Amino acid sequence: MRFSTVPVLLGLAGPACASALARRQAGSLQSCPGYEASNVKDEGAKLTADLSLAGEACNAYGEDLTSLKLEVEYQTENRLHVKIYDADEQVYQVPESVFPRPGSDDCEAEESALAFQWMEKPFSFRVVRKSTNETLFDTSAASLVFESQYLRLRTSLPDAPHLYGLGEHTDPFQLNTTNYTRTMWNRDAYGVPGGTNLYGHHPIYFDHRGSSGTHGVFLLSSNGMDIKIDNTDGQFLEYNTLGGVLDFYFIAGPTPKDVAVQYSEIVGKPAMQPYWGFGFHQCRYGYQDVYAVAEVVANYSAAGIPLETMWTDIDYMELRRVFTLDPERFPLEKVRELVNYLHEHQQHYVVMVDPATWRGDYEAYNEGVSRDIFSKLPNGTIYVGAVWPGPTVFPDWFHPSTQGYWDDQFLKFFDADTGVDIDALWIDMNEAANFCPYPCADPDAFANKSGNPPKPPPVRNNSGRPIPGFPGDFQPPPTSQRLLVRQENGTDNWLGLPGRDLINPEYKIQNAAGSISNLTAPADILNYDGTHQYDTHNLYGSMMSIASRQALLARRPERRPLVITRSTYAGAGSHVGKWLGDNLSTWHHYKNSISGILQFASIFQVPMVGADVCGFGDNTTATLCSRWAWLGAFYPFFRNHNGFDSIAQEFYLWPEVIEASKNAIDTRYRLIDYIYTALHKQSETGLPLLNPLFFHYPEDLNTAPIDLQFFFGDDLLVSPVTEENSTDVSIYLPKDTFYDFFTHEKVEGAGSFVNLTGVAFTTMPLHIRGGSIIPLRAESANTTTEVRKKDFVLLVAVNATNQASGALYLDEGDAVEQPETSMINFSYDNGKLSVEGTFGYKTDLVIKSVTVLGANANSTGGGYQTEESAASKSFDGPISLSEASSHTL
Ligand code: MIG
Repeated sequence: MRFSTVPVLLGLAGPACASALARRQAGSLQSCPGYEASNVKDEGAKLTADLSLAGEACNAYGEDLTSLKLEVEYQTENRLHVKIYDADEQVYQVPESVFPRPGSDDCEAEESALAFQWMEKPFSFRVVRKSTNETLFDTSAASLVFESQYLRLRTSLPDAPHLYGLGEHTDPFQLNTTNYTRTMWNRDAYGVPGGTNLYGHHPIYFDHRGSSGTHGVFLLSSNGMDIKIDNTDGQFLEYNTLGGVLDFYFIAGPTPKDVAVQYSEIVGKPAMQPYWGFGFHQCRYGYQDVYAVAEVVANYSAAGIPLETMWTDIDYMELRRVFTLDPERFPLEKVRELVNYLHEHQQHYVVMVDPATWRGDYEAYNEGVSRDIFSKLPNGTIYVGAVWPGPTVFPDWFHPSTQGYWDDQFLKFFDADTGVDIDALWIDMNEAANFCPYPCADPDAFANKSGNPPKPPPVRNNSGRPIPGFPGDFQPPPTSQRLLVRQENGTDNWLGLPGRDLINPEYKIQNAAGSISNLTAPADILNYDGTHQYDTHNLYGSMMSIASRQALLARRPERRPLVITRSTYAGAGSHVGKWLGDNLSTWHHYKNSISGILQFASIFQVPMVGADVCGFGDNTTATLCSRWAWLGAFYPFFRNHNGFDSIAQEFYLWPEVIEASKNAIDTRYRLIDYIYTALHKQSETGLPLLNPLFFHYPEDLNTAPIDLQFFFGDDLLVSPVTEENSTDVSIYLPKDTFYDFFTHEKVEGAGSFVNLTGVAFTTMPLHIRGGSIIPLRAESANTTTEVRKKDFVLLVAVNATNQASGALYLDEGDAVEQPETSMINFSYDNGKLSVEGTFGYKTDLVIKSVTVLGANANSTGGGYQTEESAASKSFDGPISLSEASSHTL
């Protein structure tokens, strides 16, 4: 199949390459000569070649490298690795310690679903899907440019392609394909504006071509880049990076889910999370003191809304210094009392930790200095920026002593017996964010100008509001006396080529923060291992994530760590979960969050993901918060979080939101084992716990742009009302059988949009896909600990052939090691239900009843037709969860 041939591809060779101009002329990119392949060695599983500059250097944005190497490896039947790097191996490559490379099965070329084809001069390559002979990637679209501070590689694409990924962004889930630039440079991005670079770096895209298949392209790079997608010169996608090498993984699919699985083989399977992590979390920035936090806990309880976990933002710190407690507002003994109270009530506690450490005389700083772990400038001095506490320094995650330092800070500050006994962790500002604009010559002055948090009057004993359930001395003064803290938003090999201008690269990526050093740790910071922030900036948040996960394991080795981070790099999901940062309380952001959760869960393999429910910035409304409570109940990570200056938005503040959130949480909790099973599956196989519609219906191209609906797990179609204050929604139903989750009415999808009207704010359209069996808890409860004590029921939603299947994974819920697990597979076939699988998890719980939906019902077809009498029949168990069985229903 493979043909190495000049003639075949000659016709495709685009760029003129002959007359290179003098160096550094404007527009000299046009004259870049490309490369010529020689010394090609084709060994079947592997192909190597030398690439030499094919003409006079164009030096468009740096120096053209004259000698490169090409390495092509058929790693598995579905994965092709193509790497172009400098012959000297000086150019920066992502350290294996941060991103371990997948192994290779050394597949023979003949066994591969993909074929690599190349042209010698100018060198270009194509990746072809053999089964359809379709070209998936073709770099002859423009000459290859490989310079000291700029690389360009362009692939041509079919017209109007269906592309997904390339995050983090808040653009439509299906990417724009004209005049679109996706800049990747991790950034503190308040308001998460569309079209800009946000917190995370995930250079993977899925290219979905309907019935002819879906494939993925991952560029293993951490460098800043602009990816341009346009059709000005034929449809293309073009990488423009500030450095690094061209390290591509092509994954063949051919289904979207296959691509997801194959990507998980590269970046790692996601971490399993504790069961309780799926409970409802409440947070806000600006709970002034421990009393305010306690009061929220009490108010949730009084309103009868289940609250699993209470969070505290940087408010707990003394003057915003990490690893300290404000002695007046969050005195240790009161915080411990609060945490004990939560634990006694089967609830949990989480606080935030930032990387930026106050540069001043205190333990966390002094200890870091003595262990020498803070990031340094090339002259050897510790870099000082300005974040919340004023002048701050930043841990260098590359330093071999940093992990020990971090572990020790955690062990001490979060000591279960003497400190703040957290159950999970929230990490923020790890892009890294810096309020001090480059070059930040005087961080002290900047910090003073922007203002350290002024100290509000201390809160003293009680007078006034009792906090039900809390001890008598746990009473705050009345609200009127409590000043809020006002703050202003201040605003060897592979180490990298020497001699670069790290601060002012000639090629400017479209970083929304300006220069690549602005409002972050500057690009010339020399990491301990000899790399520079210029190359490693996009790894900072992921490295902090990994170190923080380890630190949680150091303090509680036997429990699964739940860490929620803001900044991520490819592969972060195998260590941590992620929230989508500073959205706004608007209908646009509410809708848009669906694209965000799908990107992370379904494309980037970071399944524990959610957006701030009811919105972070700006003020929410009761209707928005009601709708968002429902949508949030179908995020994997479900947390109400609010900004400092916004009106309060705890669910109990409006009667209609109380009702909406109770219903939503109730539904979520009854489904908690279903989604836990789906996470378990993703952590084992990479099959995503959320599915965009096209993952299930790849041949139906109507599904390609849909990002206002999604499948929660494999089988629950979530279709929120999306328009402001509306009770109508137009939803797409693929050609398949569905059942209304609440009424059990059968709905035959016709591959068209149908209008739902009169959808109250206290509910949300939810459909079960025919062919599925959904395990549910028979009833909900106030905490996940109580939910775990409830029996199950099964909903059997049959397909056109009167069959269905589903699964239930059971384990203890929180431990890293799970010696006893059950993986139970249910299948239903025309009246017969069988329960099979493994039954290692000991439980007395049973399946109390089984309801078969659609049994004997005639399907009506065409739009949203429902059966008048939703035909369903019930079977009253009990069915054991400890052994295989079969039943006639
Ligand atoms: O500069 O810790 O995205 O969730 O409440 C803002 C305060 C810092 C940004 C986070 C947000 C958090 C806030 N933080």
